[in-house]
Amino acid sequence: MKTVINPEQATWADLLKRPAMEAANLDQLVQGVLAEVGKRGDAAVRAYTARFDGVALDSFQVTEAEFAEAERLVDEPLKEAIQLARQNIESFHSRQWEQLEEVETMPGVRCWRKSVPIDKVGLYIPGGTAPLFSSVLMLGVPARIAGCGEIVLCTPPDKSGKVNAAILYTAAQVGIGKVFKIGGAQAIAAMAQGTETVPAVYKIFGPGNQYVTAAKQLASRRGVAIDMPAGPSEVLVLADATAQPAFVAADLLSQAEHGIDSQVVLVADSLETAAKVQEAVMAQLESLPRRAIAAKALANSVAVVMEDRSAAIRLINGYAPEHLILAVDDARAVGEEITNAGSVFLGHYTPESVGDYASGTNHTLPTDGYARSYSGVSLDSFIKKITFQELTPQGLQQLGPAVQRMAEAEQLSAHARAVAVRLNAE
Ligand code: HSO
Ligand code: ZN
Repeated sequence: MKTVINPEQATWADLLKRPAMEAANLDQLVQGVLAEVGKRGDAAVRAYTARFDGVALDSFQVTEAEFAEAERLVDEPLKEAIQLARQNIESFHSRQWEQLEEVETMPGVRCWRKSVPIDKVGLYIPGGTAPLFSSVLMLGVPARIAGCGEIVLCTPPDKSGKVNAAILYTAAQVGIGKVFKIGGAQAIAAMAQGTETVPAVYKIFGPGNQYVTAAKQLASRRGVAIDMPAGPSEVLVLADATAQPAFVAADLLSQAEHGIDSQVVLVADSLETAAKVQEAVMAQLESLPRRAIAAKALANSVAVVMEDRSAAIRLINGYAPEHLILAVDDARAVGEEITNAGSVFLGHYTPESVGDYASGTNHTLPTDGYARSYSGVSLDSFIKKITFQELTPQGLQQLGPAVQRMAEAEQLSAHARAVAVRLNAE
């Protein structure tokens, strides 16, 4: 981690640039996958699964027997932990329903907005070196609370054609019955367009590698909604002299271990704090099983010393971190100043890990600076809001003339007439 002291504002953007990793011909390759799956359905998915996952599958759908086996494989303490996380995520997300409110904008003119679940949603859960079954909770729980009619989940098979047991167990707990052993761009292509076995959905959620992300973006250009543009995970920790270096170091490493392209930023109020944290990072790194990954991520990362607190806050809001940990004495007060962040962790006893798994907030969050304009996944992500209006004859009498005048000024006479014929019918 390189250290920079009191950098000028003009240099901030460059200093905190996210690592860009674009494979050559990515869009072309993914476009090909979408087209093939669109044309040949399951046969194309089967061929891509053989090619990319190295396994020949006759059928993709996870069977009852496979769910039962997963249930046996997950140990009791982990099951209890998953239940606890589910309950907390459920309590937080079920409080996100908006009260239906009917507003009388003027006498006889009533308007309201009704929340309706998105009927068919698709969840993508990556496999790989660390299969994140926690994402099944983060996406599945709000989808269930919203009342989505069909919830489809795709996750890649391993070389023996199996899916991670904890992912299957969690899916079953949440009530997701349709799980398909399909990964990568072919999973997104299948859910976006439908195949003989995979139903087409209206919105696709979930993290993934650059192929998955590119496929989601292409699908979104064809009218399938996506949760948000996703990039590598990131954390920014603001630390003052009250921060425990070992706590902050563990937080930085917990992000760094996600992937070599993860970004980790430390903003410290003094060179002394920054040095102590970095020392603790080096000490803890050695004992991590994923130290090779974490070390690579740390190489892209930076420690910024900001002696001026208000400048530090401006830097944070400019960067718009996915996760922001405020390891400072007055965390609540600093939190009030935050305008751009995905999720904020206040004080010395709130590691990012609690939000990653079980506090109740969602861990599907905007990366890559999208926190400037996007929210993380919530109940809202699984809902659309339909507006209604109803006028009485008196309401139309009151409102009609203004509408007629505006329609005529826009030279849309049929619009004006739709009011006139009603007013004249009285
Ligand atoms: N920090 C990740 C979420 C996660 N962490 C899942 C552990 N498991 C992105 O927000
Ligand atoms: Zn994490």
